[in-house]
Amino acid sequence: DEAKELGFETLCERHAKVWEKKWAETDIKIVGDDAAQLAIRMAAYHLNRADHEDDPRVAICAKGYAGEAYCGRYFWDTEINMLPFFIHTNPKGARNLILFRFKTLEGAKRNAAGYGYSGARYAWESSVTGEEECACWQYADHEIHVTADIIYAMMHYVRATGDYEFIDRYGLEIMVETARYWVERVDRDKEGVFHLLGVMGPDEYLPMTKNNAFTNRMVKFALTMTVKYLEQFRERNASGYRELVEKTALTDRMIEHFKEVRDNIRTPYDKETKIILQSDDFEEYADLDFDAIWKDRSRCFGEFISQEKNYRSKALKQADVLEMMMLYPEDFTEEQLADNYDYYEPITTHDSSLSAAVHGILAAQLGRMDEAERFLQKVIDIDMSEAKRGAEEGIHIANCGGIWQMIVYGFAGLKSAMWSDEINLNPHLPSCWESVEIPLKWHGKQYHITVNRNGCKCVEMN
Ligand code: IFM
Repeated sequence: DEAKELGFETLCERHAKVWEKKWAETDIKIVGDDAAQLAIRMAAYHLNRADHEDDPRVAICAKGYAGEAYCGRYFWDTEINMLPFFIHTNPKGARNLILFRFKTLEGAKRNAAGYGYSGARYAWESSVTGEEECACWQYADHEIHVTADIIYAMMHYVRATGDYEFIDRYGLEIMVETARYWVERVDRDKEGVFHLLGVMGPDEYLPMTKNNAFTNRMVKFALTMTVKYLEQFRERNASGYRELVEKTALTDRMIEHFKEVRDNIRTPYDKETKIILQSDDFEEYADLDFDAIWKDRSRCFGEFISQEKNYRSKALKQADVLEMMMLYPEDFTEEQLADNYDYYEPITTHDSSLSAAVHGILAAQLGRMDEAERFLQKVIDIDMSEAKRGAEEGIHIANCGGIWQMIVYGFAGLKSAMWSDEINLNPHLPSCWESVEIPLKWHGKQYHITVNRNGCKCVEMN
């Protein structure tokens, strides 16, 4: 009725104004590469239209509400693949996406209880209530990293925007409940080391591994942040802390337990490790002759191998150790990154649409531009190749976030706000790009970044 009253012309005008603002805040301009230009506009369009920045009852489902595959469910795609776009173009939208996880905390608690644990365990495929909807046991039972990824994403949002109040109001409760789950999910050995057994990491072709490096690193991070912000909150806001204790039944003993697991969870690498094993048992899986099996590389590797054989072989569906190296760059040297890239990329099938962008970003950061351009083509093709018909069942919206990340973190070389207080650029442009212009929000201010063959410029806008 309201719309009818306003009339078509007024509604159309309002609509145009909203989009004008959205484009001003998100439009990346590339000179020299029309295909990449079209791809980033396609990606920004879908990310903007799929997001409902005022309604925390919904996040963005894996197909960007553009198709029925995955039945409208929410994955880690939101936190890791899409969120950086919103953090730097529409912080309100980013905040809302994380708020969705707060609103669904009760569902996450029911998931934990269903598995016999205390606390909260976020669903691998979340419904709007937070409950697990994934029909396949491998993912539902074992792909547990999403629960810690949410803490990573919240910290990324907070570090990039300065909205630390979000942690006090919503984050601490999520942190306490998820930490409570983690300290029960780990297994302690005789030496006092905590292990995560029976885990599927981001690589979904190995369903039940021992100490997936990515997952363990995420959990260590989540527990570190939980303890840090609980201690700070207790110091700063005694009455708020008492309320939190009351609401969550948090005890000092529990915090000690969080600390114990934080300090003793197995993290199977240090700065000296050459090849970081995806999991403790990774070497035991069989080596494959990819050329003999994968007869047509324009199709998914998974179509050429039985699941039974795939699950006992060294064939990655997507970035796993490399995903971790991208998210925790401070943990590794450039040499380690190069060594692990050379080890894992040849055995990675990129059957998941989340894989190509990660490899493209890292290849660009390593200055391997032929490789980065190969992955740029791959990310463009995921939804835009007419031959592949990839968008038939909906947009791969995580890859839309991936295209943005590839340009911003890969080609413009922006250091993640998670690890840098300042805008720090180290560009490596594809050979045909003359320039790229990026609007970017950082700590509440609007910046305009220009990268060209002569270097880069970052201007604060009024
Ligand atoms: O979340 C992803 C997962 O990493 C790979 N399979 C598809 C999911 C939804 O995009």
